[in-house]
Amino acid sequence: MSGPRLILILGDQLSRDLPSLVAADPARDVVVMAEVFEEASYAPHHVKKLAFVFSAMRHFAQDLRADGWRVDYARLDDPDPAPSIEDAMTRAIVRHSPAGLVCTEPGEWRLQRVMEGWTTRLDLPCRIFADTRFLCARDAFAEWAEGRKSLRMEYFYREMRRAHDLLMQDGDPVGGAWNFDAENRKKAPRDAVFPSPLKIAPDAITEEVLAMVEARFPESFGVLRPFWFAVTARDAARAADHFMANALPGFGDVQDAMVEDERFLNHSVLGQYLNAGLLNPLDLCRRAEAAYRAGDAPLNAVEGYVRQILGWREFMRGIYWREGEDYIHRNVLGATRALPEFYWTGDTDMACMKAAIDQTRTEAYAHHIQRLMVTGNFALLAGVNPHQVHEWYLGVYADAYEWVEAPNVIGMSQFADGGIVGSKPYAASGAYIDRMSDHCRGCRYDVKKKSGPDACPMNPLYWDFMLRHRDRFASNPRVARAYSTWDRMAEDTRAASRLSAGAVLARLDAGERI
Ligand code: FAD
Ligand code: DLZ
Repeated sequence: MSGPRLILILGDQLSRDLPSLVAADPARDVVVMAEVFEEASYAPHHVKKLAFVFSAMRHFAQDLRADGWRVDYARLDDPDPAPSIEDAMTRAIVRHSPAGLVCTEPGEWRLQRVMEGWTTRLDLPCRIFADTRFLCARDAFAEWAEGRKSLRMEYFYREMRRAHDLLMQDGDPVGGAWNFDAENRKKAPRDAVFPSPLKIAPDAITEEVLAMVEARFPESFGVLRPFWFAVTARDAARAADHFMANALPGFGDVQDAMVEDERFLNHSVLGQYLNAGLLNPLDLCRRAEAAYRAGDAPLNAVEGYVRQILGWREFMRGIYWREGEDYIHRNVLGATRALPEFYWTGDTDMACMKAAIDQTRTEAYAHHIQRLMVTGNFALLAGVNPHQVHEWYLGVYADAYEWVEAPNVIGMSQFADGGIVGSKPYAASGAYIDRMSDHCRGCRYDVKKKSGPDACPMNPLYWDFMLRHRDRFASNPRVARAYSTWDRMAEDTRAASRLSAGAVLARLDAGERI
């Protein structure tokens, strides 16, 4: 065999243990990396996400070269940049006359189909490795799921704990229970002090990327500066050390809490590094377990953290690949409303929505409960088209890639998959937000009011949602009680609620401020 093999590395495959890289020979092969407009524009990416991906790619290429690899790197600001990954590979084939192509499976059906095309269309051997950075292979998940009436994360998670011997003691879960979630639903105390994630100052490469993003994506969503994400595995590891030492011990207690002006609480803010390949999921789980065993973090925090990564993250990926390409278009609730403009501007009087959207604009980050129970909940209640909701989430968060975003949005948040991810819709009135946050105190709306112009819009919209879908949910034991509550309400209370819901939706449709 003559000629090098081309080793494609995508912007979210920046790991030294990437199977295609492990299988490559630095003395012979050429690594291909390309900044391309198609990847930068298939979703309305936040400018911080664009800068993070491009800078991390450039740093990764620089480190590979320093270690003796040949890297064919195409920049977006080259004179004639390749428009797509497909095109970048075609050009690299012309340049290098390779003996073959080597890839690692991507994180989206869209690119999966492109790679599969290479295996059949090109007159070259093309190998696609399974992505071993995940802890459950796609076919292992499909095998686990096969024949089950419903797929529940909790049972998957238990098997993953056993398979990876995480938080286990003589075959049983440490602490005598698999799940300590019940301890992780507290409101944050008023005087709580939260650690900040580790912030890294941009170096010269990042500064160059920031200038490029400013010049080429002037209309894109989000605030670019200050930019503080880590862009190398080294700095991401420092951010992980910082999390383990400062935030992990309190991670559990306030996992579901929201606090005005506190953007990160005790969350790790490591998702963008994990999903780009700068951190390894098993390593993070083992480090968290070590903190528990050393007495540095309590079990409810460590189990909660491990469950998110070993359980939810792997489960979501399994669902994405098992459900197929049409998953992102599912809409079992038939929701058709356009995504309100204020998702882009934060121009709303609802304090919880404003806080979540404003920090999404500035940080390309919101934590799980903000995504699920604030912006996700409002879209669900208002009947927003789930594909539009999906496109928003895929763009605005630095950690967003379709394999993980789509099951969270289409499945968990919008119930558009009909209950594959979750057994009930995550629909809530303002009472939930009041219970878990301090947003309602300063809100222009009154969370205690059920109807009328001053009522929290989530209140009438909640009942409107439940009634629109009564046929579907009335027999679901996890939500049926809500219908008895509605039926017991006085007739005039119900009528006022319906009237208010209609008024809120009419204002939404007219583009008026809510
Ligand atoms: P932490 O709260 O510190 O949690 C630790 C880690 O657990 C995260 O970094 C992440 O890797 C993992 N994790 C936690 N919850 C989930 C989950 N539900 N699914 C998968 N992994 C999870 N996560 C993404 O990585 N990318 C997305 O695009 C994304 N979109 C979401 C959209 C919606 C509507 C919802 C409800 C959730 C979404 N999530 C997504 C899951 C979760 O909200 C984020 O992983 C988390 O907020 C990232 O912040 P963190 O790193 O501080 O996480
Ligand atoms: C997210 C992203 C962006 C913005 N740009 C690039 C790029 O220019 N080149 C590249 O190889 N990857 C990029 N990525 C990551 C891809 O979009 C990601 O690999 C796919 O969405 C599959 O997860």
